Amino acid sequence: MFKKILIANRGEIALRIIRACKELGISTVAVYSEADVHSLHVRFADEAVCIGAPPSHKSYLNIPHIISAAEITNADAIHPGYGFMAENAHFAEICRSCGIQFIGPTPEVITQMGDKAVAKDTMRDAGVPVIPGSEGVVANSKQALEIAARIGYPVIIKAVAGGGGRGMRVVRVPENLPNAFSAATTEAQAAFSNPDLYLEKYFENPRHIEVQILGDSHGNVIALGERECSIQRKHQKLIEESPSPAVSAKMRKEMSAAAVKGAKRVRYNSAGTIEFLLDENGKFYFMEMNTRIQVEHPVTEMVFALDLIEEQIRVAAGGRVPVNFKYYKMRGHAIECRINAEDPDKEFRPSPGKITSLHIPGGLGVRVDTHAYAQYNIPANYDSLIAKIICHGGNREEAIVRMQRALDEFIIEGVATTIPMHKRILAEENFRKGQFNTNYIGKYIFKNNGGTS
Ligand code: MV4
Repeated sequence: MFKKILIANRGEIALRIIRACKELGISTVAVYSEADVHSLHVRFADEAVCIGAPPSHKSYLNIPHIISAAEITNADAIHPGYGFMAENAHFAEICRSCGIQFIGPTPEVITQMGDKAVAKDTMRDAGVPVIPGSEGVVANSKQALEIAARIGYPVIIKAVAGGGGRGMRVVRVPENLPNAFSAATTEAQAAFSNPDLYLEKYFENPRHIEVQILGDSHGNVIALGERECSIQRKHQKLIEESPSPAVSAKMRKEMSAAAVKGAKRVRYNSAGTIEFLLDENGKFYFMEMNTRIQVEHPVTEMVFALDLIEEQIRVAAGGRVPVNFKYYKMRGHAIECRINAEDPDKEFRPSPGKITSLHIPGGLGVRVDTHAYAQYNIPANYDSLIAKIICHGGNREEAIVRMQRALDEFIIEGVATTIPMHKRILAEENFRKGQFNTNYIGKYIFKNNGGTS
């Protein structure tokens, strides 16, 4: 096992990783920017190294600074958390060449799954159902027209280097395809320094369902059920839950088998997520793979009563996935609400600044992952996630009611938060019935164009 892990991240996930390390008896090194001097990850780690100025590219995205911090503290592994370095193959490669274990998959697998067209081709080859569309990159708009004619309209153009909703264009009639194709090419080049595009059948009202997987370096891969992530706005997830109200035991078995088959094909040896779209006919299709631990991993932890970060660290050190996994069962239901320092009444404008008073909910079945404390100053330089409330209950209704009472207990003064929005969603009847898809927020909560933009 590792002796010392450097955590190349900040905020709640840095704390989450420090907690797992403490329980495993591993020493921790925090890195922090000048904006995070007074943050809890600095306080709770055994050592801390300042790695630069507040802007991310000068600190949390600065590879030489992070590697230097690992070298001077003699860390034998780096945990990237999510965001920042988590899916940076170049960073993983540098860790390898410095003899530091990157806690995540190999640089080769990050690269392979980071190209969304290669990822789809790989999964199709492995026998995983994928969203109908192009094989590989689409060369030009003439080829795009041919493929679209074959799969039928509407279609969606996506950037191979995109993912998570960036650089997508829906095309409903062939007349619009050539212009959309050239605009998407220009955009992809500007955003990702890679103009390559691929094409898919566009599903109007899909649910976003993802399967958590865990692989080790001995060729074992397990699936830990699914998470329903359809409640999102502008490609930012707001609420996640497990199990999904749309997934039957039979579908879970099929999705899990598909996810394991796909992960085994690439010899996946860490924690990861296989994202599926579920269409209105109840068919699921591979969309993307995320090669990191995700923000919403706690809902899976709560229904499986297992520590995913600990398991991720164990497999990175050469350990195996739990050998008795077949005896694990999903128990009850877990829901997560992401609390952001944003004003839902002002277009979700970030609301940084000082938290003047804070009361964190608790009690049976309530978990709060946060780096916030009273008098904490939320910097404007980073993501506005300030807390995740995860509620577990015997069934979905119990978990929802528990979340409502936890939200009522949560007092955050000094900054605007998304708590009022969560209260509205949890009280809304379609949400209560589990009847929703990725257009839900735009349709029932903010009544705009459908929540897709
Ligand atoms: C789609 C789609 C419909 N059809 N692909 C958005 C995030 C990115 N990972 C892919 N996304 C979508 N891809 C096809 N072929 C609809 C979306 C989509 C979406 C997906 C998951 C969660 C929320 C979403 C919101 C709008 C659009």
